[in-house]
Amino acid sequence: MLHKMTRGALIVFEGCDRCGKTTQCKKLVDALNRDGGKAEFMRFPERSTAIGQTISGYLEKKSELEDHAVHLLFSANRWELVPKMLRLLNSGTTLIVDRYAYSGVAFTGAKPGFDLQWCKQPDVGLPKPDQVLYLTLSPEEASKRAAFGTERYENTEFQERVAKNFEILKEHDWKIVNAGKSIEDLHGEIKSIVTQTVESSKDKPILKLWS
Ligand code: 2DT
Repeated sequence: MLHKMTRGALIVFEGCDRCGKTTQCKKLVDALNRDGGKAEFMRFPERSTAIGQTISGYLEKKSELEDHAVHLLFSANRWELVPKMLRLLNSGTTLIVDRYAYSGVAFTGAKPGFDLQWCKQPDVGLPKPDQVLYLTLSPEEASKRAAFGTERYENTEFQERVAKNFEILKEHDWKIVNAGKSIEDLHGEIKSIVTQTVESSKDKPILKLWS
């Protein structure tokens, strides 16, 4: 019997700085591939493209950009990767994505004079994640971790405003995961959630974000 090709799932990790998103994404990709699935890691901003290099210079404070303009560049950086994302998803590869449009809205929305509705518009219609995992960390746990780096936005006051925006953007089907535990325990919890999503997304269409 011929098997119908099933698609991969689009899994997005969001959450505060230093909560271990990147570590967990990479461990998850390894685990899914080891289990015989197909999975790939992606992250936003994707700094390797021309747009991504402009964004990277801005984050490293090597250049200044007007706030609306850089917001649109972050969005354009996602749109330029959409053809690749759809190709991979439709060929059965699950994508584990470190930050997505929610970071775009939460970070720009933390700047003075921006409303979240305006911030969402350029990302309307992107592929909608099948699952968002939102990693949280109490201020006590966060203070035990390494200090902030030197990139733009890496300070407590700004991060608190970002966290408030994530609370507003949060949808009923997000999985909220407390990241204040060991890497292995957190991984186990995440893997079990994602394994279920991969299974349940197989025959569903890819929807569009915020539309
Ligand atoms: P990391 O590479 O450490 O994740 O930092 N950001 C990210 C935005 O302001 N807008 C966006 O659309 C995205 C995806 C979050 C990247 C920094 O860039 C911020 C932290």
